[in-house]
Amino acid sequence: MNFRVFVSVVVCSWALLWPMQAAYSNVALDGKRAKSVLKEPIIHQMIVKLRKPKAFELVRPLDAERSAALSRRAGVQMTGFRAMSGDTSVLRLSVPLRLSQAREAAARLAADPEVEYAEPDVPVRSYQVLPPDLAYTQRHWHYYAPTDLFIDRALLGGGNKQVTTVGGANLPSAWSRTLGSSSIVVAVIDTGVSLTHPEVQDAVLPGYDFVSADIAPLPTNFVANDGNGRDSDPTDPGDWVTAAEKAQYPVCDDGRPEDTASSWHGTHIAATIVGRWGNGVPIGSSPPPAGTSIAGIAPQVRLLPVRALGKCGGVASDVVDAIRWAAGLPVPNAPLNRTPARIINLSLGSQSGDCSTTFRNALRDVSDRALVVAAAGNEGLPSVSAPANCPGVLAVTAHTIEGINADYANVGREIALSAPGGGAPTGRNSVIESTDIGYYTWSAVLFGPREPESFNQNGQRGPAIGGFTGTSSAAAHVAAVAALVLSIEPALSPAELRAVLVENTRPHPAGTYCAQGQAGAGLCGSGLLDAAHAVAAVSAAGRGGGGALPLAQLFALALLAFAARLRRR
Ligand SMILES: [Ca+2]
Ligand SMILES: [Ca+2]
Repeated sequence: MNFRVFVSVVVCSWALLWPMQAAYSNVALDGKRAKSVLKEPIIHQMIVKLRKPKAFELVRPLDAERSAALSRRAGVQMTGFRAMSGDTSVLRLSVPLRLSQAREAAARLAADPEVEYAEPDVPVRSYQVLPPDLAYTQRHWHYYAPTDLFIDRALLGGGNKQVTTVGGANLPSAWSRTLGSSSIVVAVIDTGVSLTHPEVQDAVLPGYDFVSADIAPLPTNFVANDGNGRDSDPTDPGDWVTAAEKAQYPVCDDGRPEDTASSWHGTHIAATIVGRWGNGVPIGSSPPPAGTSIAGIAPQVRLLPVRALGKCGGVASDVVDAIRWAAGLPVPNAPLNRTPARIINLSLGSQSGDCSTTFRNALRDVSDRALVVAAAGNEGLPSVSAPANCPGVLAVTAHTIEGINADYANVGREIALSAPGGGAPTGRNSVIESTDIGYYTWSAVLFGPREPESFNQNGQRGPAIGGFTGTSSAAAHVAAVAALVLSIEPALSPAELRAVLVENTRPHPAGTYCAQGQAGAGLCGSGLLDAAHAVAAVSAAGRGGGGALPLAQLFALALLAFAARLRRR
């Protein structure tokens, strides 16, 4: 349906019926009043209670005869729709009316001696458009509108920096339209997920663990770390690596000599997308802001957890099987996925150059089933990692709280857009430093290295909040906003969904690395992710036209460098 055509038809009918109702000049008494009039709801139904209804009229829609009589009285065409509680009936208007017009029609109806009362069936929605979770005000700058002010209290307390969140994903007004639909499934192909974490457990669908038992040159079950190869449990068992393991296996060497705690990377990514609102998970650390809990971007969509990475990464063959499975395609020796994803998040990649035929084929196979969102990589290079560098994949670079490309974020011609990833800006100083909350993007993790018996050296265990910087987080923001858009307009093809996101960004801030005339011009995609613009584009204007997307894909992926820097509290 083309909504613009629809609206003009309504306006025309209305002008013919009530030409005197067009002026609103007499109500603009103050800003609030004028605003409320401009947002006058459109009414599609009328609620009517008859004084002496016939018995069948209490249980069935009003019949044609009764509907016609009421329509004549109301001066608008209505059709019986259903019987409702309270001995009343709902009628459908053949032409939608503005609320003020519907009220006049209702008043004419109420003047009918056979009608006890009549009222427009007004649209109702929740007023809760901001997460009640404490992290929203204290940490989630990455969700803010670009004109909002974030007051940064610093990680160790003290500072009170005030920063305009130019880099925010602009979610608040998107949330007033949707928090997502439970019919939309987003796959997170990653290290697995803590399935019982309170931020994600209500959203989890049956997933799968595609990490193979034997990944050369590492010992059997070393990468898997759950004691077996592929299985139906996508739980993240932890991916901690000891100093000894780093010394023994070069592939595990992250350049740091000490033991590395588990990243809980997949949980962080998943909770950025589906993190529940208002569930009051305590942060548990010192200082402990009571009731602190993170919020996700699309808390009512569902999560398909697919594990393809473990200790020291993973291999392309496992990731490719996970991609096909997530989209609902068959994979040998795995059960068919009964809840295929419409969006697949790949916060992973490798600097292995061009895409292999293996990945090209897999992405081609899923191209009309799901939008694939991928992180550009965290090597700070002017080239995009695989698989994000493949045509058709929505490649995401990252920007800071100030909306400036992050110094670690890979860029290149293949980038579709930029999203919040935190960190330090490219080519300039920032008011935000690594000791500030606003340096990181915040989501759910666990204390300590292991799941489920996860606790750290301070005895803290269970759900925690962690700050990441990286294109991983940026990709998750894009996947989640894509889920909001798809919740409103589920008929969008993957290519159309991609176009909505890419065509509704905000410009890169003038004078910064990605802006016109600067070193990164043309390498950072169309602009900064903007959830409000994207959601409004499908809410108000209907879906744009869009042809088939040539998802010719490539790929190569060997070892996955989800090089997010983790900050644990
Ligand atoms: Ca396993
Ligand atoms: Ca929460």
